[in-house]
Amino acid sequence: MHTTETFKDLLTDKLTRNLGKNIEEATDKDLYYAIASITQEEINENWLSTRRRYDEKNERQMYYISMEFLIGRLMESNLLNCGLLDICSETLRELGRDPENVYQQEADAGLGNGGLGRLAACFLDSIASLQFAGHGSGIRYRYGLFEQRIIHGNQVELPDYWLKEEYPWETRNAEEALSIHFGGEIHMHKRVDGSLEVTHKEADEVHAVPYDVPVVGYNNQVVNTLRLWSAELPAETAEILAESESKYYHHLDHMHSIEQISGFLYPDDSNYEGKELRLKQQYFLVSATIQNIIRDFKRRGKSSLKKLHEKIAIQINDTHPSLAVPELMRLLMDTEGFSWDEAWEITTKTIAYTNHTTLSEALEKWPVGMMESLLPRIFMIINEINERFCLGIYYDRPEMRDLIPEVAVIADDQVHMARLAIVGSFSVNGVAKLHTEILKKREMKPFYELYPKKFNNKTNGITHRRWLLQVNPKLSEVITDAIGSQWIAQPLKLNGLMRYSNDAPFLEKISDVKQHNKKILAQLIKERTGITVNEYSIFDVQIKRLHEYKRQLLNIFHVIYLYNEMKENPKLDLTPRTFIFAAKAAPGYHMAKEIIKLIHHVASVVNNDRTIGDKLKVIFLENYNVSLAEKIIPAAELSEQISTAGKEASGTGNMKMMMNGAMTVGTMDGANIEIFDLVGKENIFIFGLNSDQVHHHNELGDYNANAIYHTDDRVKKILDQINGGEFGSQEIEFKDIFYHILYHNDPYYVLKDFDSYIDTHEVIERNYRDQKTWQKMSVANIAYSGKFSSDRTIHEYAADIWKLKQIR
Ligand code: 26W
Repeated sequence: MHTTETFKDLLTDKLTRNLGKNIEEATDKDLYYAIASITQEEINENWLSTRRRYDEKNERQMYYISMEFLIGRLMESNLLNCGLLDICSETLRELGRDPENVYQQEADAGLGNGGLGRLAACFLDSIASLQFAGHGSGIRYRYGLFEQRIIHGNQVELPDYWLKEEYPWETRNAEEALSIHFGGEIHMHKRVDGSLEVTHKEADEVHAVPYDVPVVGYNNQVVNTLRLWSAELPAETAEILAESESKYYHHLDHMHSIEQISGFLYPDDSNYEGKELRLKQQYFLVSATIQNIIRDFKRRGKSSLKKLHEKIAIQINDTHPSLAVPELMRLLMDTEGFSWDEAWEITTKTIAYTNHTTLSEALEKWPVGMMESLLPRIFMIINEINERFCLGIYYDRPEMRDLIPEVAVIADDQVHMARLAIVGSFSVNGVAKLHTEILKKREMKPFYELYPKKFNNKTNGITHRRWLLQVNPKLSEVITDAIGSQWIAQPLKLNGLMRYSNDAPFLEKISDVKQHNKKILAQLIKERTGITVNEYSIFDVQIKRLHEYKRQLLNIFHVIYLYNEMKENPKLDLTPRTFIFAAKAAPGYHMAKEIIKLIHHVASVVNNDRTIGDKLKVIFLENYNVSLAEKIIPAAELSEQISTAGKEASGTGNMKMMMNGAMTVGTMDGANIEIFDLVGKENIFIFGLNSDQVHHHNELGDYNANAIYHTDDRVKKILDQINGGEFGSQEIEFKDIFYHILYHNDPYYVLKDFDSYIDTHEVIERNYRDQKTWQKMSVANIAYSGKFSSDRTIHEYAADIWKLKQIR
């Protein structure tokens, strides 16, 4: 155990040896690297012993393949999990340094777009913390998700070169590089024994070099691995570089095109685009991962590959890594000599698939031509999978023959990746109850009929270690003072807080912590935007990617409505509110960018209106990422989860804010429903259409947005203001939004839900005025949030899908 004295000695030692500096001279960056190095040393010992332990016991292992791991900063969570966070922060403070400034030196690793990527990161934390043998496999993008700047209300994207300074948590393991092949020709040749020999000629070879990042379990000496693959020119090819000048330029070009494969993260999580480079990324990740798994399995030399599924489970995060199915088939057949049937049995017992969205525009489909020329052997295998699958239906399920075009893996000259993933895996899961039901009853109905047993639900979760313990130490302390520290290992124990829901001094403490966090956020807002917000106003927060279905538009319509009310009746007794937005739009998503612009223009009118004062403020914090979320969430009082019902698969921000004592205002969508089921109707604000109602309106086509525009004066006024340049100027108008709503019939039911949204906010306001009630509600939300720890989710995956046991 360290004291601040011994920790100081360690720091001094590091600084002298690595940099030749003493503590007084050290910059925040120097301190950051010194602390990272101390932590890494702590980690390394356990990393080695965890690996040895898995090998010796021939432990069953799970690999989580994901194109995205939105890990954010690791320093604090690594320190926390190593049991060093408090002592380290304390030491820095004793040295007169602000720990925050030191930890902030780390680049925020934005290797993901949003929910799906952050979920993968939370899962890794829970897997290690619960002592499961599970690892992540992803891509080491040199550029993460773009950095967002707002200029005159417009989003501008800047490249995120997060690796410009040394990243202390990664270790390059060049000796474990693997070769990946693209293009070329496939030659088949029958051997004397009748088996098929497959050779791949004239292919382009790419090296996949692993960079390993430790995944530290909480207080338990387990260290798993997140392996991130980097694309490089194979060394032999590099040698040819030097041969002649003409070849030099050719190869330099070639090298750049190879390095592009791990060059950047695609910033789009809304519209699937069939870009060849993206397909290359997917195959690159999948091939490296599967080869690595087989190599590791063989290295252990404990059983035959025929039993791969007994020792390995592979979870694919959405369809992005679904080429894992044909790639595992390829390796088992072409390299390991298994027959089709043997390989198919192994593959379909090893791979499991998670679906994260039902939005049709996000479904991946690759053109047959592209797949065939880039991945000729993989395409042959997919063809065979498709053939056998369709024939199987034709003969075994004659009543479903008509459905073949709807379920075929290859149809309309495209490879349908979700269908490939379903057919090739033993488990298909959705990420919240409603979402899984929609998959079964609607989106994947024929597949559910074919394979009812494959389908299961795994409601998402978040790591309470990062999202409560680390980001909200003050609240954590109040909780521990009341119910002891057992909730840290067993988050369900948070429900012990219900005993205090009538305890005035406790409620007082909860409210003091929130006030403290709001004050800190208000300072950050002041620093970043120059705007002073009322620290006692309601902090009403919507932070997530910008999407039409998430309906940031409905939120800003509420703001405009309140503004109009205030202008009409300046004496209106309104509880002051601060609306806080943060959101990135996909660079090519026009409507999303228009909505960001609208928020900014409304903000500038509202915030600069002296008659409004601090009753209403609209804040847009730019460059939403994990680090910014960590600052906003502890201060949130109202959590806006207002998607069109049926569209948000789960949501996880809803869970984070609930856990930090915010109340949800939301539709009956995604995990909101499960929050509602837990806290009860008196502790959540539900409004709007439910998913069946939305579905029926869609089916019947009986919704008429225009009618609402003409009957609801509030709505008409808002839309006319937007259209008439009231927010903005002559040049900046929001005609596109106006036309989209009225002439595309408001596809996300913003106008339809407007009335009930406004009413619900009035209820919220009344509730907020009764602070005692509000605090009780807040406590109930914290108390029931334990279910949304990703520890619960991971226990379910481990028991039902991965068949993993906790190692002792
Ligand atoms: C165009 C390529 C593409 C399409 C979809 C990239 C990424 C996606 C993801 C599926 C989008 C995503 O992040 N989905 C979110 O997953 C979260 C974790 O399960 C859920 O909580 C969110 O509701 C869901 O939108």
